[in-house]
Amino acid sequence: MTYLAKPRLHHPSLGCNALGYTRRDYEGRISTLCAGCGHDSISAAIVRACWELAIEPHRVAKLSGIGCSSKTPDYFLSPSHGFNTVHGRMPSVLTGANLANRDLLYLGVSGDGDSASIGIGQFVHAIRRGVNMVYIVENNGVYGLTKGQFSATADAGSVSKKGVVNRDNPIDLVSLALQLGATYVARSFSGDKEQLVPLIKGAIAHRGAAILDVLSPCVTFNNHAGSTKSYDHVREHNAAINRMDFIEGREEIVADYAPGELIEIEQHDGSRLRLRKLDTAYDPSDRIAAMNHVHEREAAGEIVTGLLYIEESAQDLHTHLKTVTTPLNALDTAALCPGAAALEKINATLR
Ligand SMILES: Cc1ncc(C[n+]2csc(CCOP(=O)(O)OP(=O)(O)O)c2C)c(N)n1
Ligand code: SF4
Ligand SMILES: [Mg+2]
Repeated sequence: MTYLAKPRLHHPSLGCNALGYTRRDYEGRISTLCAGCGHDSISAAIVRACWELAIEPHRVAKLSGIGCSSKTPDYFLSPSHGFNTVHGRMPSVLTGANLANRDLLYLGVSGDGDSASIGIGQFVHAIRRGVNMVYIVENNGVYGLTKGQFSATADAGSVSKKGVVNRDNPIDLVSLALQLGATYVARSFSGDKEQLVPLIKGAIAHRGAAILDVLSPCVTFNNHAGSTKSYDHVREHNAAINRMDFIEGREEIVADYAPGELIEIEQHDGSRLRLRKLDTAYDPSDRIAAMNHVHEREAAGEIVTGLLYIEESAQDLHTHLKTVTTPLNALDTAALCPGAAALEKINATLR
């Protein structure tokens, strides 16, 4: 987390949304992530989506685990409720908060390590329960915060900055989410805001478990051997007066491509992503077809992006559990503690 607050001033010409707020009102503190990190682009997309939808910031609860991605809630929606949980445990804290107060918008932000490695158990159960949430995985295939180990979404055959080849098969989070019954499933790329912002808005409007897998390049782990700007080179040629890491600033990778189109994106380390945007004729209402489509494109070496599946009339966990509609903090003592006779009645039904 950073302690660097942004100045409250904003340019007088900044537009206002329906609530009279500018985009500045939806921002957070100054990011401490590496320059060019895809996660910062996702934060900007969240700011834009919430501003355009005129979401009241104090009606949002943003929750995360641990990782560079999980630090990002500090960099957007300052006036919102925030909870930085233990690594991989965001979904259960979010589920509990949601059960206690259904009136907030629950925004879970996580990493591929946080969700697909240590937190995979929590990830799958929050989805299969249909918790009403927007769950964004900022997916870079590595544990960025702990210096670039492979995560469970890293492709088999990919090479780490140390030259280690990953032999394990990857977990595809959208396939998993589809199989587990998520009612809004999408994939996007951090550098494609024209696609990402509407997907976030759609997820916010959706009632049920909305999962967004957002490919988000980690720019730091691209320092190849021979580079005069690599960590090793800088350390070897540095007469250290204190121990520091040098993180070279990189340009944000952006992508602008049409529905149905395939583009190849070269990342900072030279690796290539082949993104295929869903065609406008694609029908996102068929779960089985969505699963097949993801696998077909994957077999062709492509990563399909866009809204893969939506169940418009989805029901959430509150419907399944028949919970009270009033948030627990708004119930009076008589409702919260109805007394021994009520307890006896419940116990009688269980005997
Ligand atoms: C219980 C626990 N185990 C391990 C760690 C160390 N750790 C911190 S962040 C992290 C991985 C983060 O990876 P990811 O979620 O992909 O986030 P990124 O930094 O790539 O955005 C690990 C293993 C921890 N903080 N807590
Ligand atoms: S280490 Fe990677 S994931 Fe973390 S802030 Fe830097 S670029 Fe982003
Ligand atoms: Mg990661």
